[in-house]
This record gives sequence, C-alpha cells and structure tokens, in this order.
Amino acid sequence: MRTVFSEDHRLQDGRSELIEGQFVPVNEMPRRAEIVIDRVRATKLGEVLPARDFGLDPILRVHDRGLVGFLQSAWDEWAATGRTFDALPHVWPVPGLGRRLSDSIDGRLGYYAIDAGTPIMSGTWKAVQASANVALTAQKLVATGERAVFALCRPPGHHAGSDFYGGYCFLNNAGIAAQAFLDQGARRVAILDVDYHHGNGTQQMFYGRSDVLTVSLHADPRQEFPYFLGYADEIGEGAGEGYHQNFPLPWGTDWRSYSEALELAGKRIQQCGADALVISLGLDTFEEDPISRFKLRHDDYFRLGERIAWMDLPTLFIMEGGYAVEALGVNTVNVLMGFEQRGG
Ligand code: SP5
Ligand code: ZN
Repeated sequence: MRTVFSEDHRLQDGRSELIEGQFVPVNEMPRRAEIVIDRVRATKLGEVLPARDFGLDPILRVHDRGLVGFLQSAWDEWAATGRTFDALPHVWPVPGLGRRLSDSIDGRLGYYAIDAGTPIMSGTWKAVQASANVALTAQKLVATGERAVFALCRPPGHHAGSDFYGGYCFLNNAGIAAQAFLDQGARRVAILDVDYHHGNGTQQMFYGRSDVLTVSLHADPRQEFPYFLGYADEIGEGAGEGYHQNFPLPWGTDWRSYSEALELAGKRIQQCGADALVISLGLDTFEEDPISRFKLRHDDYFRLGERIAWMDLPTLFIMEGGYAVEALGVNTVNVLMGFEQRGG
C-alpha cells in the first residue's frame, strides 16, 4: 500500500492545551507523524509519495469560507496584538450570549473553536493545508484505481465541522476526501470512523445527506469528549435519515466488545451501495493511550484492518488521533498490514 505524506505537518507544533484545569504540553505533536512514517519505511509497506497542491476549491466544497479565512489569518491577527504564545479561545458563544462575529481575534477564536485544546501558531495554516492536500492526493489515487492508499494526515480532522474547528482538528480531511470522491463521479461514499473519540465534525458535515454514509465507533459521549454529540439516537435528518450511525462504547471496551460493534458497522457499510470507503483511522483506542480508556492491543489492529478489507471497497485510510506516541507507528501499520493480509 502506498502512503502520502508531507513534512509540512511539523509546522503545527503547539505548546499547550487545557486538560483537567491545567495547561499541559500538547498530545497532538509532530513526533506522532514521524514515528508513523518511520514505521511505514522500516516495514516496507510501500512507496511514500509527496502531496500535490489542490488549492482551496475542494476544501470549500465542505467548509464555510468564513472558517477557512479565519484559519488563514488567525495567527497574524493574534500576533498583531503583541502576543507570542499559541492562540487559544477563552470565551464561547453559548446560546444565551448571542452569536455575533466580533472584530476582536479573541471573539473570533471563540466563535469558530469548540475547545481550548487546539492551539494556533504561525505555521498552523500551512500544516493544515498540507494535511488536506495529503488526503486529496491519496483520494485521487484511490479514485483512479488503487485498491487502498494511506493518507498520513497531520493535524487530524474529524472533530472539525463545516464551520468550526477543535479537538486538535482544523479542516476535516476525511470529509474533504469523501466530497472529492462524489465530485469525481462516485454515487455514494461511506466513512467509517474508528478513532476513540466521536467524529462530530464528520457527522455534522453530512448529517442531512444520503450520499455519504457516516458511521462512528467511539467512547460514549456521556463519559468522553466531545460530550455533546455521538449518541446512539443520532441517525441523520431529512434526506440523511438512516445515513448516520453511532456506536457509543463504554470505558474499558476491549477487542471482544469492540469487534461486535465493528461487525454491525461493517454490515451497514456493505449494504449501503458505496463506491468508496474512507476510514478515519484513530489509534487512540490502544490500551496505553494516555488520554483514552479503551483496551485494544497491538495484535487487535491486524484484525481491524482485516475486517475493513472484507468490506471490499476501494479504501482511503486517513490518519486521525492516537497519543501513545511510541506505539503509534506499530499500531497504525498493523491496521494497514492486516488490510493487506500481511498481519500476524
Ligand atoms: C483527533 C483526536 O483524537 N482528538 C482528540 C481531542 C481530545 N481532546 C480532549 C481530551 C480530553 C482528555 N480528558 C481525559 C484526560 C485523562 N487524563
Ligand atoms: Zn481521538
């Protein structure tokens, strides 16, 4: 399997995020992608290709122009006020506060962000655009006949919606790629999100549509980020009714119960008539992940890849989360090798 990768991911290098009342060093760090690309090369998974530039058009097919413009200029606006530390929001437009778009960068950060865990710095936009281009480059290879391609995206994307960012995500790489498949002639695309956290951005983006089936397996939002979305009764609306499915799972979930939900998700995907499959590949379900509480083990990731292969669709893997950094390369490539039936 070929991998698409861009060194520009390194430009997203935040200093801190807010967790449990404290500013702590970021979990979503450049070393994550380095360890994965090192493992891809060491295992000879396949050729590594650079990203091509697709410009803003495919991004604007699913994202609001206001959000994209904000992401492009946010750091400069922040720096113009004399600040040198990462840009983070500290006030949010909850319903009782209204929703005016302020001239102030502090107002605009809160307007577009969902959390205080997603720092913006001078290189953010360039890294974010490179990540989308990685996804689009890989998408094009799948659309033109490759069985499967791995888009080693960083920063990740599945928490970003049409007009908001957060959860370490700025643009929704999986959503951008899914729309690109449709724009190139696919009639329906399925997105399977196996990140530990609910793919709220992906759900929001396609919630009223039947041309993209979105399915997410994740920690129960009653217990975990993003808390406000990801419940089992969210099934899509209007034309999209029946084209979204959530599998919220409790803390402590291991492969035994995870694989039962995966089986149901797989069956739904196989019967939806999709022409392509996008996998939001988060590895934060691993038992040693520092911010998560599932119990998947190294070898379980081979089985995950195998089950995805049985879905028997042209498949685009998009990197999402995973914060047990030293194990991230092994776990990620185990999924891809399981898919290719090279796994243990
Ligand atoms: C792409 C992705 O995986 N984003 C995840 C964003 C999660 N941000 C909130 C983390 C909250 C962690 N709370 C538990 C801390 C355990 N010490
Ligand atoms: Zn995650």
